[in-house]
Formats: sequence, C-alpha cells, structure tokens
Amino acid sequence: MTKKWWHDKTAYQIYPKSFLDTNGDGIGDLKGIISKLDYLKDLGVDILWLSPIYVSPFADQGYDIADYYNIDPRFGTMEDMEELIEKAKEREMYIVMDLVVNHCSDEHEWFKKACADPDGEYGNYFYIREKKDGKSPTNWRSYFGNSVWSDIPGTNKQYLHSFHKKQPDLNWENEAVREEVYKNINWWLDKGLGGFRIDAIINIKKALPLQDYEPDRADGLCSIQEMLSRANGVGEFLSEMRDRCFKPHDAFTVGEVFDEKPEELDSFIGENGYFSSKFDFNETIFGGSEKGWYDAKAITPEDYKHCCFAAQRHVGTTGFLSNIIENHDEPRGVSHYLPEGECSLEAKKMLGGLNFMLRGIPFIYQGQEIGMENTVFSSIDEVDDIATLDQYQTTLEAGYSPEEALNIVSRYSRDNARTPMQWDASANTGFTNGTPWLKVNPNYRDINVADQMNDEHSVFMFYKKLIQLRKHPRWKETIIYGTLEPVLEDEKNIMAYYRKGPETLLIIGNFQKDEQEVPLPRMPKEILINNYQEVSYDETRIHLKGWQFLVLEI
Ligand code: TEU
Ligand code: CA
Repeated sequence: MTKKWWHDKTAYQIYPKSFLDTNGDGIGDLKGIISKLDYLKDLGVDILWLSPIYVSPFADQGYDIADYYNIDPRFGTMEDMEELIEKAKEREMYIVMDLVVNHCSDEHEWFKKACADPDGEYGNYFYIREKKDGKSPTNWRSYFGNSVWSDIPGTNKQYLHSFHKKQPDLNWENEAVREEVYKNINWWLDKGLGGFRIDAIINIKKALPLQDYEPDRADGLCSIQEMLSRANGVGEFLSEMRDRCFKPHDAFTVGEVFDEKPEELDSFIGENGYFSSKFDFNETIFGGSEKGWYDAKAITPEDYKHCCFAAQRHVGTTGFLSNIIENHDEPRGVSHYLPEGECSLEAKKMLGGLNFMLRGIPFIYQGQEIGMENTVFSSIDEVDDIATLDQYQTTLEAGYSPEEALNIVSRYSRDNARTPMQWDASANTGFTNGTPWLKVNPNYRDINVADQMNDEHSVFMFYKKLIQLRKHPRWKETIIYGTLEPVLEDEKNIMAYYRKGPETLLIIGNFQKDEQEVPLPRMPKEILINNYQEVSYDETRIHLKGWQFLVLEI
C-alpha cells in the first residue's frame, strides 16, 4: 500500500457555531478556533475538519450554502480563514473543510436566476419539473420530512430538494454544474486546505428517469433510499472530481457515504479510490427505522461490537475507514452506546479506546475528548435542529403525547452534539460572554476542559495517551497499517481484537458494569493502556473490572 501523509493522523471535527465565541454574539467564530489551536495541538490532533462556515441563511446550520467563495460574517472574514490555515500549518496541522455540493441554498444566486427563468441556463443547474395534474413529479420523502418537491412561485413547476426546501439539489448531470464545483474545490485547495469532508455525496446521482416508488407510509410518500438504491454511475462524477481536484493536490478526502454498494468499496476508498477514506456509519445507523426515531431499536454492546467488526471485515486492508463515536448529526456517543446511567469515567474511556484502536483514521468530535454527554430539553422550543423538529412532528402523528415525543427526540437529537463546547465552569461554560445560540448543557460544571487539562485520570488525558500511542515509533506501524483480527467474539459484552503488524497488540474492553474473566492466549508482555490503576491476569486468564479497557502487547 502506498503510504499517504494522512494515514498516521488523528482528526478532530469542529462545529464552529458551538466551538468558541470571541465577539459576544453567542455564535462560535474563526477567531475562537484560532485561539484554541494550541489546546488542540496539546491534545495531539493533526487534521481539523470544520463544519461549513460559508455564507448561509443557516436553514440547516450552514449546510445550505449561498456563496461557496466567502465566509459567513457571523463566523468572521476570509482574512480570519487565511490566518487559521496559516497558523494551523505552523503547528503541522491541516484544515479540512466541508464540501456540500449535493445542494446549495435557495438564496444562492444560481437558484435565484433559475426561479427567474426556469427554462434558462440556470434552470438546468437544478431539477425543475412541471407538476402533472397538480401532482408533484415523484412521491419521494425528503430527509427532513414531506415531499422533496416545492413550488417555484408564479409557475406550474417544482424543484427537487432531498433535504430541506431551502436546499435545492444541484443537477450533477449538467457539466456546467460540475465545472463550477471543481473550480471552487481547486480554489480552496490552492489556498492551502489539507482536503475536504464530502457531504451527502451519494445523493448527487439520481435514478433516472425520475419516477414514483412504492409508498411506505399513509402519506403516499416513500423513503428517498428507494430511489438512491436504484441510482447507478455516481463513480463517473466522483472519479472526475478526484482526477480534476483531489489527486493533483494530494488532498485528504473523507466521504460521508451512506448506502454505497458493497462491491464499490475499492472504487470508493481503495488505492486509487474516489476518496482517501469514508466514515464507518454501521454503528450510527443500527436500529434505525423508516417510520422515524420513535420506532428505532436501541443498540446493545453486542450490537456495537458486531457493527464495528462487520465494517472492519468488509474493508480489511482495502483502505482506511474513518472511525467515530459521534458527530454533529448524532447524539453524544457515550450517551448513545453506553447503557442508560452508565456514563462513568471508566466506561467513557473504554468506548473511546475501543473505537480509537480500530484500523483506520480516528475522528474526535468536539467535546468527545472530555466526555460530553447528551443534554436535556425542557421544551421542544429549546431545539434548533430541523431534523429533530421534523421527527417531533412524526412522533406526535404516531400518537405519542408531547412529553413522550420530546423524551424520544431528545435521545437522538442532533442538538445533543451542538450545545456549546464546555471550556470551564464559568458562566455559559466559557463559550461566550453573550447569550449562546443554543442552551448550554447544564452539566458543564462537572464536565469541562479546565477541570480535565491537569487531571491525569481525566477523559482528556486518556485521549491524549491514545493519540500518543498511535504516534509512538514502536507501535505506530502496527496501529496504522496492521491488520485487525476480532477475538473472543462469543464472549458476551467483551469487545476484543488483535492489531497485528511488526508487533501484536491485544485491545480488550469489558463492555458491562459487572466484572468478568476471559482466557488469554499467553502471558502479556506489557500493559500499554489501562483505564484503571491496576489489572490482574496470569498466562491463561485476565480478570476485567466493569468497563475495564486495556491495550496489551502480547
Ligand atoms: O448529512 C447527510 C445525512 O444523510 C444526514 O443529514 C442524515 O440523513 C440526517 O442527519 C438525519 O438526521 C449531511 C450533513 O452531515 C447534515 O448535517 C446535513 O443536514 C445534510 O447532509 C444536508 O446537508
Ligand atoms: Ca461570535
């Protein structure tokens, strides 16, 4: 395998709106990120992925872009962006931005021109169709509920939006659209970006001709997945984008890829793949239901283990997964994957360690490094996320009471990950001296950076140790390029796997409150990581306390 500069890196996702506000408007900004580069360097992360900071009306918190060439004033200026890229480079860190090109904002000039003249040049930048007998062109449901079609005022036409109606899909079949996208990618890469995280990229290829599919709810609509699963040929666009943009810049790219076809793995992330990596979403999507969040099945430790190993077995050494326990679209990992009420210090470290030592590139989402947890919503009015608000309605329509519906959506809401970063125990947790755009999690006095930076037993220090281990000259080759071999798979609530390279490491976690003993193949040579102070074992067995996590040289 050709070695690439990103293979041995650790990535960190910043949600700029909630990271640090420096001008008192309650919204995080670029100057806030710049002021924390040394904090991030101290943690040990190398790649910083910023969720979108382009000009946007924030209908979907910036994933609705109105100008791909400018920074939204609420985040700062282009000079701030250039300073961030420069100061990151001084620290051997790389800035990765979010490439959101399945759709733009309805306030983008392209869409305004399309609405003014739907049959003109810009009309073909989008999917615009005549309504048939007053009906929408197809019966697909958007990710945020209701039809994917909305009216173009003053016409009998509608435009397609896979997501929110303020996010019109771009027509990738139109070469002019592709050329606009490639020009923008290269413009940013020429400014010194390390690469991109690629948003909702499977969505850019639609199954043509556009047609109805079997409805899956009483509303007569069907999941958009029905269409996506029939779309073929996305690779033509992705290989063109790779060859015109990413490859010439040796850029790191990670695809937000749901529902790719298994046989396309090598094309996506292999030696000459469209992307450097793609996220492992197996654990994220487990238990989901087309009906809605209210119908989702909880994930158990055994489910989690099997999801991780299935993803690892599928990829093998074909390429590199990007491994996460959370992101800006998900609830907090420790609240989602640890059983109710088990968010202990040891359990948080175990979950982080088990994910971190998998084969692939580890991503830490802001706040994960200090063990931030889901927040509490006392009313649906405290929620700012369109996905959560849509799911709340769906849950009410399924017959749940408002308080039951609030309780259900609180468990899965994307806003759990978007509450302000918890810096210290001062007012508004040190995030802003104004009014935060989203309520601070009330547990900030117990969970914050300031308390953990100098506590050798903190979650922060544990992640710092994990990152140091990945960079350690003796172990890095094995951790980065070594194979992953599940072991003790039939032992309930034990998640264990070898990492085999020049050395052999055994990673083991007791994914339950109760202690248990498991067999060992031979006497471990060295304990590299332990989330407790001690551990007892001999050449045949190891005794694990509740939530105990270990990395052993064996
Ligand atoms: O997410 C794509 C996507 O599939 C998720 O939005 C998922 O369907 C949704 O979160 C349901 O809860 C990307 C971004 O990560 C997300 O923040 C944006 O909302 C979305 O695309 C549209 O740009
Ligand atoms: Ca601000």
